[in-house]
Amino acid sequence: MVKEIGLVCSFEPGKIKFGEIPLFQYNRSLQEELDSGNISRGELRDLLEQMLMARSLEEMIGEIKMNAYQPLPGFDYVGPTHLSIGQEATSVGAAAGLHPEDYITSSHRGHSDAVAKGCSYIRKLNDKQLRQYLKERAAWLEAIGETFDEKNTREQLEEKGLRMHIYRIIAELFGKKDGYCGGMGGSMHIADFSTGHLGANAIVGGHMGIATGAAVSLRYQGLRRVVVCLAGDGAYNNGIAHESLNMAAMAQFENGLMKEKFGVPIIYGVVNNHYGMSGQFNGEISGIDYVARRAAGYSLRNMYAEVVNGMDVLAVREATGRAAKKAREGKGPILLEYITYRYRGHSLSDPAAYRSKEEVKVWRGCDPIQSLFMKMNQCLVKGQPLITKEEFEGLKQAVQQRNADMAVKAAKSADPEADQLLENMYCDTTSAEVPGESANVELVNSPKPIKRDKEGKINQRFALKEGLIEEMARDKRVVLFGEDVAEYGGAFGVSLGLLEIFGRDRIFNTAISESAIVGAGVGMAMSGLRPIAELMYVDFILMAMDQIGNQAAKWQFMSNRQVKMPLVIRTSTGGGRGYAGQHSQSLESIVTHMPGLKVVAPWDPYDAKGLIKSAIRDDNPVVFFEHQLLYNLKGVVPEEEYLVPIGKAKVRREGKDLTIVSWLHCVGLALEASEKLAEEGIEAEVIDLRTLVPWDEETVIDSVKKTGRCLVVSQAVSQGSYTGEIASTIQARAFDHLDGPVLRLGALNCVSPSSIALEKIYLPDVQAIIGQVKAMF
Ligand SMILES: Cc1ncc(C[n+]2csc(CCOP(=O)(O)OP(=O)(O)O)c2C)c(N)n1
Repeated sequence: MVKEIGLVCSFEPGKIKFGEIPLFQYNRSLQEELDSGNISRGELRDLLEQMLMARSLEEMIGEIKMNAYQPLPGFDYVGPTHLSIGQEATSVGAAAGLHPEDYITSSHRGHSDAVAKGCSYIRKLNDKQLRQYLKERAAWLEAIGETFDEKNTREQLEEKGLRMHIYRIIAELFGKKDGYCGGMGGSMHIADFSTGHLGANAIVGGHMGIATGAAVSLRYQGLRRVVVCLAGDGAYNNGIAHESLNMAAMAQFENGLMKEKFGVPIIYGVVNNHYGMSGQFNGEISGIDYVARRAAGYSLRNMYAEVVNGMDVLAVREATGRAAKKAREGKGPILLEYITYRYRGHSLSDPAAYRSKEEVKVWRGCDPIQSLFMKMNQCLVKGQPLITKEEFEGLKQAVQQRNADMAVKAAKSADPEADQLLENMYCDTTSAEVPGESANVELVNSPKPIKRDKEGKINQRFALKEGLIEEMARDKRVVLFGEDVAEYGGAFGVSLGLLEIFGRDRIFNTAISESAIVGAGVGMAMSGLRPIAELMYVDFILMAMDQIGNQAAKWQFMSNRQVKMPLVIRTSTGGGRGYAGQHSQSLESIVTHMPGLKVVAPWDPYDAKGLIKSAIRDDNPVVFFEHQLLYNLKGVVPEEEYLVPIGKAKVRREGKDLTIVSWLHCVGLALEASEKLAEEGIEAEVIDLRTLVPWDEETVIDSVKKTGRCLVVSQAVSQGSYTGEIASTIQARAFDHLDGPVLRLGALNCVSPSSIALEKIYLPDVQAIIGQVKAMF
């Protein structure tokens, strides 16, 4: 298919012009805000209270660490101490500018973001929603000695909600079962998906792809909701920041290539506190004054970037609210840079000796809490200040008391149970049933049946394509994206033709951004879709390892299974084509080493189709390997619906003398070798593992018990290979049945050469298998 947008050939001289980026434009007085109905006295009080709540929580952490927190003498807090004291206006103002159902993502320094998002959510629910919210959380209300009472006033209900919210945050920081993540995530990964907090992230910038994917997902689902991605100035220097901003700004979202012209509804919120850990953004580790400048590089309208006074909660609220409105109208992405300051170093172990006292003093002079108090105190309504000094002190004390009460309860509450450790790793569900609305799939064009040869065979490329088509036609939530997957059909043509069937909303090209591709997949999976992210070659997963290993693999666990992760990462793998060191690897051992992922590695077309379908329906993240030498392998593939279960091996050939365990391309080699060995009287049983995680130990162990010998073969270099995991398990479980050591065969421990002559020596082949087997007798 030819691209819809042709290129012009023009070398007309001229100049590229950048638009202006507004700086600190907010200048309304409180009186004006009140008079115009932009904010009420009650809302102002809430903003003040939330900033006090965040500060009180963090001061508590500081005091506990020094054993100076009176309500909890001697309490041992072992978690991180990334305090954001000074930055409260940014968290509270940003949450205040959103609707309750909007999302945020946050960073390692995210306590105040968590406080603010939850408080703002509770305060903004309508009566019915608030009652429902509390009813659904009866167990936690009980934990703090409260009950839901229909007769309670709105004020009482909100107070119960806030108490429970603070309790669950503190319980999470203390690693307790009642914490938002059941003690699995802690300070740096706190998340409450039910109130739109898609998680803090200890990997600086790690959540930016997730936020972007969540926003793409909201756009795709037509939900007029917004994501605010809160990340530090340091994070915005990381590669994932560039990839994410670029992905969100892709023209295809707005220029009519997709069904609706609608920009991705995300606000990139730069929490610019001027420091990474100690590296200073201005004058040291960047060449610019404001991060916002970079927005001009991503979109023709500077992403509607704006620099905001992040010490002024009203300025942040106003700018975020305005940006969110724009984003809801399809005018995203937007970048807001909140200029703020944290009074302390990176953590409590950082004395911040690199800052001058004067600098800290100047910033403390525009403290967000004090500033709002002063504004309210000086604003007279009917001759009375909006808040008196005494009322402010009273509010502070009430906040501290609530905090202390909840901290004491959290400290005494139960630890998570040990069985959670393994139970939280995977969920056991699949999308066996597609919910009504998602099953209502509109096709742009009907798919043409894939022709079989006389024996009913097709090659693996078509088997995979057929699996993808069936699943995309079955469930609207399934989307496929990656580099060159649309018109080109992916580097190996697997998705060729899918664009014509499903249109660009369901299958779209991305920039060359492996991290953001996987990260976006994680965000989509968290927010209602079932994405398939394609990485062209397995070698490129090294570009995306944070997103695969720290995000996709971990969010089910870290969130205490608040979310499922129905993400498939498809990637081609393997050597044998002379593509050399960076396009020929077998990197199974990298992803199999990461608990949280399932790993699938089929050999024949039948399994490839059945397993890709199962992978798409699985609610866990699946890394799906497709071997480059197998795309043209032919096999019988039924046209009627079938699935191949994940985690089940297949005995490809029965034998009594030894077991050969293998997967992907090496299964074929093992079968060929077995036929030759049979001529010499050695009957090998060949097991195609099909799934590497979880692998089918029972089938393998049963076979080894029968044969007494085992060889594990893969194309991966032997050093650190997954073959070792299998061999050691067999040795541990079937030692008494073995007539010799379990051996492994892989590629030589060197880099894959380009020379075909050398690659033949480097990779295991039929002869090598035969040789190794013979040596075992
Ligand atoms: C990818 C990664 N690199 C380094 C770190 C260590 N680290 C933790 S916080 C931090 C500074 C982050 O700076 P910024 O994004 O500006 O946020 P701030 O800490 O100032 O809130 C660093 C380097 C990390 N957690 N993740």
